[in-house]
Amino acid sequence: APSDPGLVERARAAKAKLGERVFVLGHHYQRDEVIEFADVTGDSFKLARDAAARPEAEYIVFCGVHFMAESADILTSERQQVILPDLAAGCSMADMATAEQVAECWDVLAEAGVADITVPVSYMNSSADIKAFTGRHGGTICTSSNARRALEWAFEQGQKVLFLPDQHLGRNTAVREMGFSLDDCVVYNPHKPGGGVTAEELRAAKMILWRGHCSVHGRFSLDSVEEVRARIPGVNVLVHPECKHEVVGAADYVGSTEYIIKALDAAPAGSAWALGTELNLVRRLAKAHPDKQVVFLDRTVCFCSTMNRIDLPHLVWALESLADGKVVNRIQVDAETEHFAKLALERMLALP
Ligand code: CIZ
Ligand code: SF4
Repeated sequence: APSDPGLVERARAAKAKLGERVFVLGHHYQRDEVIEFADVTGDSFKLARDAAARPEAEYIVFCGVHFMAESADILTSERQQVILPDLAAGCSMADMATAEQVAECWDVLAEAGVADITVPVSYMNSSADIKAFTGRHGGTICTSSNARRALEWAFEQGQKVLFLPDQHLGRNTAVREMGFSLDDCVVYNPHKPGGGVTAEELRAAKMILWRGHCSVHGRFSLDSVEEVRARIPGVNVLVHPECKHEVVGAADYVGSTEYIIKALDAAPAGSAWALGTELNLVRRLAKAHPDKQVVFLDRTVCFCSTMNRIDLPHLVWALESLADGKVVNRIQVDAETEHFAKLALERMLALP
């Protein structure tokens, strides 16, 4: 639906009043009505870096989800304040690994005698607490673009990896890109005593995968791939590595959000693409490439519901509050958590 013209006008006016003091970040999965006001778009890591490169902006309005705003707060300077227009915009994947659960897991690993030889690798899509845990225990953060390099680095530091919180990205990277077998992986389930794994299994495993997943990407199935291939002969199936192992195995191409955007830019006119990623992004790509057939991989609608919580009314409220000198919905990571989370992020930045 087209945006309310009154709200569009108010967003424009508030942004104009704030000028260079505000910088609006829009994640690729955001609604069009919000992306329209973004000074820059990107994935979570690019956006955090873009914010840090704008020290003159006092206010960073992060149109995305909570863990992304935390990462932006960690990477920006002390005087920059990060604002999340709706505090209920969380990430179901990030919420699947809490600090308490991960501390308990580390105890289980210690009891099995493997904590000393295990290196944590945490996906960007995790809370600041989990990033800090990772930093404290000698581990690194990764994105979906550098997961392989992060794992290779981690296996130089230790003999096993605890991969958090997305089991699919961990498994897909280890098995598809690094020659591990499915038997080298065990899944640690935080809702079962002892993670639902035996000490022997932990000792035998190379990859200990946290039992987390993305509620959007985890929904695509082998059926959706077969169905789209039958419907559109010659279609190129391109999916995000947060998809299940069998979906990734059946796809033609696998890559991060930035990879998907570039692949579509490079695709020849007349080609057909079925994309296994968030629907706001797929619809925007379909609109940007009218000379190509771009479809969503599944028959059912699949937005990220928490991303979609950030809408134009929330953005207007945040911008008008700031323009009135009132800071709302600030996301601030405490100093100690920030220190260790930054350590883990810096290890990622130093990856070869
Ligand atoms: O699935 C997501 O939420 C992604 C790919 C986030 C990001 O930008 O890192
Ligand atoms: Fe989290 Fe998935 Fe939504 Fe990304 S798309 S914010 S991983 S629930």
